[in-house]
Amino acid sequence: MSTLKRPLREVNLNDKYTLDQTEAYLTGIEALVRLPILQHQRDQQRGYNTAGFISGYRGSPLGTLDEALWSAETYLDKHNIKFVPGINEDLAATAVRGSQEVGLQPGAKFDGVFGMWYGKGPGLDRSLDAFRHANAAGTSKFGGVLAVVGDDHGCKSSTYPYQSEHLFMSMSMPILAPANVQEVLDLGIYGWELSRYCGCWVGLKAITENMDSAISAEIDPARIDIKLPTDFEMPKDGVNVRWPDAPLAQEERLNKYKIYAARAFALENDLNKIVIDTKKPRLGIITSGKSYLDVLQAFDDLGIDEKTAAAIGIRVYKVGMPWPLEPVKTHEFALGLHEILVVEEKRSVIEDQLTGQLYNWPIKDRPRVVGEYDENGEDLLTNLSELTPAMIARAIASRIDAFYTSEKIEARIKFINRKERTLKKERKVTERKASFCSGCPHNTSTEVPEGSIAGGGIGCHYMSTWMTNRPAHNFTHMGGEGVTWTGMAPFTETNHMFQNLGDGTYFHSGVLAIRQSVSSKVNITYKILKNGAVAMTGGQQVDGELSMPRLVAQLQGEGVKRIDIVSDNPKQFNSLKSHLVGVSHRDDLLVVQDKLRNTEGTTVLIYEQACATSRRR
Ligand SMILES: Cc1ncc(C[n+]2csc(CCOP(=O)(O)OP(=O)(O)O)c2C)c(N)n1
Ligand code: SF4
Repeated sequence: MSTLKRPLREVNLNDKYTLDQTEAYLTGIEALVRLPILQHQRDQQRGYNTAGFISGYRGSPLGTLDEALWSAETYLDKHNIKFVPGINEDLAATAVRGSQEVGLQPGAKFDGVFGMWYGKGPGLDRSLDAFRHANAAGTSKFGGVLAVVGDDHGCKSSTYPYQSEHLFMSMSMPILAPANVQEVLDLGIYGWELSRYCGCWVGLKAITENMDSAISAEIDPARIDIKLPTDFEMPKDGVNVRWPDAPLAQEERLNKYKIYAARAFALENDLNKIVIDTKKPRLGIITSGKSYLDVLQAFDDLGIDEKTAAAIGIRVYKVGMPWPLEPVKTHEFALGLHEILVVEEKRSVIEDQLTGQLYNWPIKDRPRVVGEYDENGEDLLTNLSELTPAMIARAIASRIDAFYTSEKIEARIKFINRKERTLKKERKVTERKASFCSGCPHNTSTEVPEGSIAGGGIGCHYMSTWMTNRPAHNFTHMGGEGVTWTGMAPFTETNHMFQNLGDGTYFHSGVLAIRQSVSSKVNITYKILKNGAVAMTGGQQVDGELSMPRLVAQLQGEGVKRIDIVSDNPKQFNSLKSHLVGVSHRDDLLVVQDKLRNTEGTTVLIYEQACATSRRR
């Protein structure tokens, strides 16, 4: 048995935030914590006195980012990085915008502040106004903004499958698509540098596969060598944020310079690159992000290694910045190809830009483009849900079939088809829907008296919408709870409805929904499910104080007609009792609800019981 000559290096769980110039084992979420530290280290090495600012709102696949940032506070502090969670996404975006404006007023302590916004797809949806204005105003020269958005293509943990690219495009924001955890770090750094250079906010796509996986990543701050374009002509007054600033000047700066500056930066820094080349180009494959890894897996499944790919005429182009698609490198990729297969998930981003760029090529040189559909308009790579390596392998095999095949590929395709057929065969499936944890307050709180229905909403109580013994009706986006009733009530014989509303959602935006209902004078009873946690995303506290006295006072201020508190321990709230505020034991839940449904106007039931899982934690 050999003996260990050298003592093992001391290891620590926080190595990922403290080690330099080496590798560290980290998840995608942890990479997002390390990323601003890296940026600060890079700035220090260049003699810039910068700070960082992070704000956003939780939601999968970024549900645990805030916890990770809180637990790394000591390390972030050392690098002048401040994390202030938003109470919702659009206010978080507005705060991040502020980080770019520090230098516009006297008293700035730093050369610049680099900002990071994070949020789930629907959080981006609700924040477009904030984003559009912030992006048009621009970033500071030593700041820059990275907007990390959680995309859930397969709708595994969302109320709608989400893809962020088209929103970023609508705001003229460049988008970066990392393929793995290392690229979260690398493209993150490129993102901030790009943002400083071109003056835009830069989107960074985060998906579960990247956020929840872990690798030993290289964390040397000097790993990325940024090259600024030398031949791009900037406007005389540059592209960065300024004040005063007129809207039409912003539009011109954005759409005549900033986007083109982003393309020039992408070209200079090889954000898009040919990763497999061939001397006899036939089929080109253009892909980005996770789909790039799926393409490699598909090659592997087909038994095509890099050498074989080159030998049979395949060229692969990996796009790190899917929008705006940089045309010079794309031209180089397309040159000489007979056909290009675009492999991207969901609605087209690259394919539309590619066909636009190729349109004016002479017909004889112009490669055919297939992707979502083939040349006959038949489905090739669906734009629904997610792509799998098997789907991509079949598409690749069908495209190379015209000029190359081998026994190996045929055998592999037969195998893949057999496997898919078996998977599609009818099987006895026992479906088990997710349900409340044992001891969950929503088990009781979502019950309603006979004859009534309750609107569903965002949070763990959403699960009541698929329970047969709960008459929970539909749902809205986070913060819209109960407002559909404003549009229904005038047109139905039904006189009243209940609406479930988590306390996290109330704090995020739901209070405005209550204000709308009060203003609409509808008969509705909000059931605020006060479980003391934003439970579905990991049991965080709301981002501020939401004590019972404060909640009651706030609701009274909103003008609700009556409030009833229901609790296991009602005595603790006796001091809040008044002719408009009742306090009852939860055994009386149905009686209290019966009273409220017969009270005209907007009323509130506050159901107080802690999230069982948070208590167990
Ligand atoms: C705009 C938006 N941001 C974030 C999310 C992610 N999200 C889903 S459930 C949830 C927590 C809701 O918490 P709460 O209202 O307290 O309900 P609970 O889970 O505690 O029952 C969040 C933040 C979302 N769906 N929409
Ligand atoms: S996490 Fe908490 S609120 Fe959500 S289902 Fe479990 S016990 Fe209920």
